[in-house]
Amino acid sequence: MSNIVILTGAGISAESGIETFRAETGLWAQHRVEDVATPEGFLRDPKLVVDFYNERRAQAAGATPNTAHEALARLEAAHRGDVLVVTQNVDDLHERGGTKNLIHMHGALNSALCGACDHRWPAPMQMAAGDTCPACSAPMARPDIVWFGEMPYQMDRIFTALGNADIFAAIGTSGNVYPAAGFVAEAARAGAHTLEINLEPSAVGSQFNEALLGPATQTVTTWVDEILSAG
Ligand code: BJW
Repeated sequence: MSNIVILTGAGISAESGIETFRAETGLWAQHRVEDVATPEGFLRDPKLVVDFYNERRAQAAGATPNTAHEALARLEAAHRGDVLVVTQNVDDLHERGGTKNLIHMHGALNSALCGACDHRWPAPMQMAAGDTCPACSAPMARPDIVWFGEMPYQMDRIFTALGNADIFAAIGTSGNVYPAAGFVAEAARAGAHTLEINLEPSAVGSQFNEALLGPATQTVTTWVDEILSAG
């Protein structure tokens, strides 16, 4: 029985119509990272940041999971070992595609966080700068998103899973953002077989044992079918 840890990035949701970050016309070509994805940017101009995530929340709500999300859910349901999906994505396409054992390491669009007391609640479709926290009433609601310089979520659980992994696969991530880009090295140290699934080799592509290049809707389905047919 093998344990499988899967890291996903924006590329797995691209064929559902959700923009990636580092493509030529991606989100970082349209917005300055420092303005919309740092705590300092939020302090400077909360409305700009809240509006950026309101737009992304609406885009995600209008998207549907694709065959790659669904294939990972099928793998989780049918594989006899543990399957953990760690996503850097803030959309909810994995859960809507059926995945249950899931970590949103960079947060989630459908969650709001209080900057004063850390209380979390379901985000309304449109947040507003200065929204109050339902628990402590501080006017410090923010999108529950991990920005640059902040600690990604559930790192202890992720590193434990990487240490016990037999197979590690990274799907649709450019390998530019840490600590996620370091997971392949961590899994390899633990003796896992490592596989990259992407349109092209990522920034850390040379660290993987194997690559499967092509659109996620095709490659992920093929890979899952192979694992399930091998038993
Ligand atoms: C397809 C496809 C298709 C397209 N099929 N594929 C060590 C070294 C250097 C720097 C650091 C370091 N450690 C920490 C740092 C600082 C920083 C960092 O990494 N900076 C770098 C940019 C240099 N990291 C942090 O600050 C993180 N916090 C942290 O490290 O805390 C301390 C800590 C230390 C040690 C252990 C633990 C903690 C926080 C990072 C927060 C990232 N936040 C963002 C924005 C918020 C979320 C949001 O708004 O959505 O998260 S940045 C953005 O990048 C977003 C993404 O989740 C993340 C990754 O992007 P992703 O998913 O890879 O997307 P793209 O666009 O880059 O790539 C898409 C890929 O898909 C491409 O490869 C395409 O080819 C492919 N693709 N279509 C298959 N159809």
